[in-house]
Amino acid sequence: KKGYVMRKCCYDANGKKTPFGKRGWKMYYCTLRELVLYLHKDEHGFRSDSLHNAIRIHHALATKAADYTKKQHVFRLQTADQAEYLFQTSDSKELQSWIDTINFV
Ligand code: I3P
Repeated sequence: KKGYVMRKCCYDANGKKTPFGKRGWKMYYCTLRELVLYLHKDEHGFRSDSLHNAIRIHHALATKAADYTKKQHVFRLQTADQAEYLFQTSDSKELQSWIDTINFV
């Protein structure tokens, strides 16, 4: 699965709160492949920094972020290393599709 999403970092690895200045929403072209979510600037393939923008989703959990009311169609991604992200998708169908793809791969 692939597509444009907005991403916000909430907690870094080990549940450490993401520092102010790094908590903003940013657009990425997101590709899910072999239990890794790759976040690219756009759809034109891998960039040299792409390893820094890879989230391992083995033992991760995606859930609707019903408590986050500032934006629509947002899911929360909690990873095995206790990082936490919010992702905004384009509509409710895309929201469910990302959640199902992440949870059931
Ligand atoms: C963050 C940015 C986010 C905001 C976050 C800010 O600032 O304004 O949009 O989250 O608030 O810290 P920065 O870009 O300097 O990191 P929301 O859009 O959810 O309000 P937060 O610290 O309460 O998460």
